[in-house]
This record gives sequence, structure tokens and C-alpha cells, in this order.
Amino acid sequence: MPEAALHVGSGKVRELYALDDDRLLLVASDRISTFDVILPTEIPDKGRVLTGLSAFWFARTRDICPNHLLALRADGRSTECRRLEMLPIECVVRGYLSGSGWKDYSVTGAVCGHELPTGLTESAQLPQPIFTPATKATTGHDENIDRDAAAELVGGDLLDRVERVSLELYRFAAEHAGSRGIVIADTKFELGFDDEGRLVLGDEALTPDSSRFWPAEEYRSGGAQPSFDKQYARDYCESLGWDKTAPGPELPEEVVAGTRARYVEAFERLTEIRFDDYLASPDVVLR
Ligand code: Q0Z
Repeated sequence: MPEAALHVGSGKVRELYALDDDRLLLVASDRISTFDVILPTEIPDKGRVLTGLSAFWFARTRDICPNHLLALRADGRSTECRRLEMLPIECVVRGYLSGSGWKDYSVTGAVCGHELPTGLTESAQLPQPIFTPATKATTGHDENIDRDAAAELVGGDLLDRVERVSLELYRFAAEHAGSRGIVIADTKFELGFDDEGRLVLGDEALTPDSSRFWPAEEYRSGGAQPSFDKQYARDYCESLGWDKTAPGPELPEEVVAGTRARYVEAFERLTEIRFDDYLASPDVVLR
């Protein structure tokens, strides 16, 4: 629990505190959600893996876009952040056809106004990554929107900038991850403005909670892909015949251990840093 900090928000698996007028504390818990339901069983160190990965990417993408990270705390799960004025859109980039992108394409042949080639299958790699903004739903699911709807919310010139930055961030990360055996199928960025009017990357970035990570060695277009991190938990939940309404089932210890190992594996493949070294001094991901 952070000292003398006002709780200002809860996400499904994260908490947000105000440190002062200019700074927030973002704390990643070990909670896990599957099929949109938070499970009663935590995955030890999941929050540290996500915090460390996010910080790793922030350190390596500063030349593409400045970010909100001010400091990584010694607990490995908390980051002090610059407070931003967030844009009212989710900046989603898709390199592969999955989730709502696949759903929209299979009905209309397009995603967020991007007309795509006919005959693409589920999980197909797109000819090039596409920027597919979404609204921020306060309850329920974000809604994919086309360019005109997004420009209505942020203005056309800013939308062009946000699209360029988002695509560049995705291309950098997808190339890095791909050469280490992880497909980043899609990802969601949150951008905002700092008090000097700079466009800044906020929130978490390029984690398995804000992206779809797939094991490259198992990738095969033509159907749903296994999740790099959550597949054990999903398979276990499915095996119970659970109806996917809250509360979710408790996970047995072997499923917890297998899931934790996959998070740690994603961290180590992407950062090339041993997770134990991160736990000993989180700042290793910033060097
Ligand atoms: C992030 C969220 C969480 C609940 C607001 N640097 C920033 N400046 C202003 N606002 C935010 C940030 Cl990161 C901001 N969220 C998402 C995170 C719990 C909601 F941990 N909301």
C-alpha cells in the first residue's frame, strides 16, 4: 500500500493513486482476468512482470515517443508517472486479424474503415499493420471506430500524429518480439499531453494485458491462436464447463505455476534479462 497517496482509480487488475498534483502511482496487482472475468486466484509476480515489461519498452521507445514513466519503485510492481491529459481514444494497432478485428472483418470486409483483402482467415497477418482506434467504454467493451469518428473526438491533425506514433511503436516492438519468438498480434496504446503540451505515451505499454502475445513457433493462420500467457488458465477454465460469468473458478496450483512460468518466460525472452535480476533491482530494465 502506497503511503500518503489518494486512491483515484481501479482497473480490473491495477490501481491508480495520486502522489501529488503532477504525479500518479500505477500499481499492477497479481490478479488475472480470463473471458473478461477476474479470477479469485492470483498469479504470483504477474504484476511485476507487466510493470517490468512496460518499463523496458518505455526505456527503448523514448526516441519514438516520450512516455510518462518517472520512476520504478523497488517493489517492482509500482511506477511513478507524470500525470497526463489523456486522449479520449484507445490507440489500437493490429498486425494480425483477431478479436474484434476479425469479427468486424468477417461481417464487413473492413476494420475501422480499413478495407482489407478478401479471403483473409482468422489470425492472418495483415499486409501491413493498421491503426484501429476505439472509444473508451466506461462499462462493457471498447467500440471500434472509423477515422471520421476518431477525428471527431481528437481532431484530424492530432489523429494523424497519433496514428503515425502508434504504428511506429508497434513496428518497433513487433520486430523486437518477433525475433525472440513472440508474435505481438495487436496492442493498445494510451496517449496524452503533458503540461508542456508534448504528446506522451502513458498507461502500460506492450504488455500481455494490453496486447495479444502468441508463441511464434505455434503460429498458424486459420483459427484462434493460443495466448502466450493465459492459455493454461483458459484451458483449465474451459475444462470445467464454467459459464464464464463471475465469479470465476479458483485455479489449482499447477495451473498457477504454469501460468506464472509463461509470464516470466515472456519477460525473459523480450528483455533478455533474468527475472530474478529484475526482482533484485527493477531498474535493470531501464539500462
Ligand atoms: C491511466 C487506469 C489503473 C485504473 C488514467 N499518466 C497518466 N495520466 C493521467 N491518467 C492516467 C495516466 Cl496513466 C490514467 N488510467 C488507466 C489505470 C487503474 C485506470 F491502474 N486512467
